[in-house]
Amino acid sequence: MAEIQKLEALEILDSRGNPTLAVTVTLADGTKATAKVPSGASTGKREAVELRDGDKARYGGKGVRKACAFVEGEMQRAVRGMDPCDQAALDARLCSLDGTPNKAQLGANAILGVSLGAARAAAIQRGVPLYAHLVSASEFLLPTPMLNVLNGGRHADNSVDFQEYMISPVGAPSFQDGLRSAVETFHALKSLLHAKGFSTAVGDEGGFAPQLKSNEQAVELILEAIHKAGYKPGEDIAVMLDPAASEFYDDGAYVFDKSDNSKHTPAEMIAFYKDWLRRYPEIWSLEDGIGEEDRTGWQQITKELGDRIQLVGDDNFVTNPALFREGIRDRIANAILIKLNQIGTVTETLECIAIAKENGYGAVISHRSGETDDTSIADLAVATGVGQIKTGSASRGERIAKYNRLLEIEKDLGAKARYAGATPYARWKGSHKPAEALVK
Ligand code: 2PG
Ligand code: MG
Repeated sequence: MAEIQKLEALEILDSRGNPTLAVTVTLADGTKATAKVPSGASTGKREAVELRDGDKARYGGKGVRKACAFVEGEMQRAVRGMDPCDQAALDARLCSLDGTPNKAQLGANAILGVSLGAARAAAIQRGVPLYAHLVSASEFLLPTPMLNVLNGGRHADNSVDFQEYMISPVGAPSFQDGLRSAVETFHALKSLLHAKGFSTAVGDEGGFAPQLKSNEQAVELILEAIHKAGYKPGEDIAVMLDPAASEFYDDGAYVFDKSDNSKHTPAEMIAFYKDWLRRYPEIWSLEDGIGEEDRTGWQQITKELGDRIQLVGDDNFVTNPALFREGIRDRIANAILIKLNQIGTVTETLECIAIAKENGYGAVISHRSGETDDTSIADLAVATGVGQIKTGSASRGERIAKYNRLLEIEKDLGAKARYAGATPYARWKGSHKPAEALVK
């Protein structure tokens, strides 16, 4: 295997027009590969540090020139001569060079560019696609996508408190068919919104961002759109939510500050979700329904709903193996959201996925709200066989790039391709159907 010879970093823009890094790794035989780093808006407090210049004269302080300089300086010197195939050794070297527990010295954005860039270069050199290079599962599984068709919270300037209302084609026979049914539903939702006089402008992740009367109206509209597109809600297409509750949790209370300003205690919030699940059994997955700082709330919701639907931890686990283990010990959630840039290396990301598998937790590979055309997460989802990906709605090029990559991989795999469909949710099957069972 040709060794790493050169690292180059370029300050590019993400989908929100904020600076981020593109890191190009060149191997001794001339092989070159580039990784582009995403960036979140509703970030968990304990995510690894995203290094920004802080120079207000450039991009309002958001420039990443320092991170680029670290890549081409210290980091290049530290990894030159290393084998790009030995991801664990490479990432360990980057972490020890950084020397802080949260990558505050060099920046998780700089480190991820190098870590992922090296993985991409190694795959090219080996002559295999990235998913085959990263493979850790015994069979390739095309993930069931979650498409965020209605955006609220910090991702849209509207009256909706919850950040993401997603549709997921759980009943389709293949990824291609599933994507089509979800996209048809997206278009049906667009005409429905238009007919009702709502805006069809989109938010950060490509979902519509209308001024709705209530959070509930978002679910109602989505269910109507699924019907309108000719599909059965809860059978062909399930609904998945990411309220991103850390964003509206303050001092012991959940405040719906974008809609009606109502205040909810943690117990009331859980009762709220229970009521929704009773009324909308089509909801199969709830991410960050509780804020990251509300540990007892998380334990309570897991106790009350963990055997009924998927409860995904994002802001609380931040793709950090140690925090994830702590959460498992405390019986929090039953699935984890996986975002490479929350932790900053491919190795630690794979470690979180392995921990999820060992402990019977689900895992959802995820984009960030600020993205680029980098498609590595599509490959990561197939390589690890976790069966779930959320990467935005059916609009905006940076979201579509990932779906198109998955279509390519499915074609590549041919007869070997299997679609996850409803399997990641199989253990809750039955609890979705008789809604009355949820009433205590
Ligand atoms: C989330 C993500 C991605 P952000 O909360 O799950 O949808 O949003 O990247 O803004 O943290
Ligand atoms: Mg989230």
